[in-house]
Amino acid sequence: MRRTRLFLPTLKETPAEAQVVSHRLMLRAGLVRQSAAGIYTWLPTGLRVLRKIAQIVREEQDRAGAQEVLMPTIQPAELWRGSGRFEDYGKEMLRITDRHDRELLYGPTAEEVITDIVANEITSYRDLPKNLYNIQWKFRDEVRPRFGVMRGREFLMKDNYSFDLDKAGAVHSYNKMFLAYLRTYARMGLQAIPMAADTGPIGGDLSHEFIILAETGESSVFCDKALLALDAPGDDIDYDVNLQDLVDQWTHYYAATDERHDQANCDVANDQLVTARGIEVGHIFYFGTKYSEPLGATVQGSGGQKITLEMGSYGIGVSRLVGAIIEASHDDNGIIWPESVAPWTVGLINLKVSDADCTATCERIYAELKAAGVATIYDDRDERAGGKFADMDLVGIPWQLTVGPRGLKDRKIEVKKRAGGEKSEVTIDALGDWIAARAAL
Ligand code: P5A
Repeated sequence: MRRTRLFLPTLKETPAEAQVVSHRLMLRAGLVRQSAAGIYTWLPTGLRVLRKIAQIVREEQDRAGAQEVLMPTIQPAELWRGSGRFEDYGKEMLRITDRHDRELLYGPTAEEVITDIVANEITSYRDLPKNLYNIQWKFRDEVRPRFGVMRGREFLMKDNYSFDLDKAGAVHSYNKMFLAYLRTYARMGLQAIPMAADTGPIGGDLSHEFIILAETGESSVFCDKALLALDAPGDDIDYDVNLQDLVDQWTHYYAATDERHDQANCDVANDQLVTARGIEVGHIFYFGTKYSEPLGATVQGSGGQKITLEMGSYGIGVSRLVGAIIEASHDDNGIIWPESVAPWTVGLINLKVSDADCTATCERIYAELKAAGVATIYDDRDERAGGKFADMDLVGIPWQLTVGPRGLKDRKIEVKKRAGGEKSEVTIDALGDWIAARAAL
């Protein structure tokens, strides 16, 4: 995309309303604009990041055997009366009345909707297990929306729901998601730590929050240092085998949010205990028959008996992750996107638009990058070099190519890596290989 055409309203000044660095940088780098408290418009650059995150989430869900659906944002109150949650959910639920005086709500989560579908469509044990997910906007009328998209009122969530015949099956589904989550966050350059957690309005007795450590996190967390050294499962993971041993590698170490933390029962040595703040980027639950029982999600077993389905639900804060990744990866100059979620991989800077050689060279490189499928911002504006460099750093483009008259005399262009700031030179003749390496990512 040419910078002269791109809608990318960057700000030099720090917006006064933003309290945390990710919110400040999301506004300054032109990713989002607030529309009402806790409700945002995603501008082109922000939307590209949001979609890349959603795509990683999708790929790992598919790999773990979940199937994508798309549920509505607006749900009937009746379903929530069926589960008993319509009154329980309280003021966080945005209630809506239509022209016929029917009660609706903007979904804060979708256990009821999906359980109702399964109750109506699945009748035999042969059709199980099933795991269905969607990536859809949710609304929670939070008392204190804050920190930009990190605690929004409208936010994008990946939520999925597993349906099994018995508890052993449900725990296997839970374990699959546990490991799929670790892989998902690792692909975004994040180290998420699973922590025993309370279940709140979702319910159940087995639950983990996935937390990344960050000073501005809203939760206080306590965990064994050993957890920080564990690696997420690799590409060779087989979700069809018993996964308990793999999950136990993580759950065997102490890790708890402050709601669960009990200093008296925590036997981790002081110098081994990490006490930090964290951002909750996911939360998984096993709650047995809490929804299937009242909503009638049952099937006929092999002997004709009635089986009430065992369920779990699993959430990832997709829009929150945009802020969380920035919290984990930035410097004084701006965002440092991991390549896997960067809006553009390469930023091409034309230092002197009025110089025929510079512009012809940039056009050629831009065309080559496009042909190789490397997402590029080409800064073709007739502006000062300093401003162009500052913008590329602010927006966090992983690789920056600078073409100027001085370098071109020796047929050289400058390459800068945003992470670490390391600079090198590439000759025009070797640039084809450099582009091919970016395309392979
Ligand atoms: C699990 C999926 C649930 O809602 N039902 C379906 C279960 N869990 S949860 O913990 O309440 O939410 C899942 C994740 O959504 C993100 N999240 C938010 N993101 C931005 N703004 C909010 N106000 C907000 N509330 C929840 C979190 O990442 C959470 O882990």
